[in-house]
Amino acid sequence: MSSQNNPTTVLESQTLKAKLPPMYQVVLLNDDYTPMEFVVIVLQKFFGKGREQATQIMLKVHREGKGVCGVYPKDIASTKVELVCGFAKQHQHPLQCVMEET
Ligand code: TYC
Repeated sequence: MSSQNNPTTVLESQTLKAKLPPMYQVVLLNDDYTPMEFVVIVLQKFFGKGREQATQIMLKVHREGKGVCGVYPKDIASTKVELVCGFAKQHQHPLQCVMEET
């Protein structure tokens, strides 16, 4: 009998395997209209960034077209996307925020 068929081995390997949840990047996309200052505020308010780091991320998005704000489990990433899109809409800015599986 192989060791995997031994019930004790099977139970142990299942019990000890702590599976990490799939993670998702929350990504901001560039556009021509959203003010830079608004994007910096979004990064501070929803992603807990300090002013300096928020400014760096905003400039990366502005220059390269997109940038990662953070990496989270699926439900948290999805909530952040909804909150950011809602906040941008309230303020009538076209800022887009999406999630991508890592
Ligand atoms: N490109 C915008 C501007 O020049 C600034 C901007 C940065 C917009 C990042 C969106 O995700 C964004 N005002």
